[in-house]
Amino acid sequence: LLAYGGQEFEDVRYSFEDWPEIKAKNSFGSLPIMEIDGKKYTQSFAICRYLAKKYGINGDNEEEAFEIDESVYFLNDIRLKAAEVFSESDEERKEKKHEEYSKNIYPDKLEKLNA
Ligand SMILES: N[C@@H](CCC(=O)N[C@@H](CS)C(=O)NCC(=O)O)C(=O)O
Repeated sequence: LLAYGGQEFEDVRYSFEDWPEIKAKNSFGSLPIMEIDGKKYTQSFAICRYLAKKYGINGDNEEEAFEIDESVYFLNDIRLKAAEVFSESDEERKEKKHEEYSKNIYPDKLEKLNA
């Protein structure tokens, strides 16, 4: 969204080693963090909504903004399934979930999103 808005920005990535120190200084203790003029903001959806508004891509009226939010939250439902697979520590269960979601969840949901 920053690139779309033509805004120059610095993309800072933290290593797992550096993260605990950064986390302790961060109000909500999570990434992403967006810093503007020394002030830090978190929560990806809040950040995206703010930038979308700022760059004029948050719909032309409240109803369009609502429809955009619908798609965003629906996409997040799909993302959460993938995150569940990503964070599964048992390799066998991970593989099973990946297979099941790839067959029974992602295609159907992505088709709905696309429509
Ligand atoms: N609702 C938050 C969730 C943020 C979140 O869980 N971020 C993860 C990285 S994707 C995180 O900071 N994990 C490290 C931790 O909690 O220590 C958002 O959308 O920004």
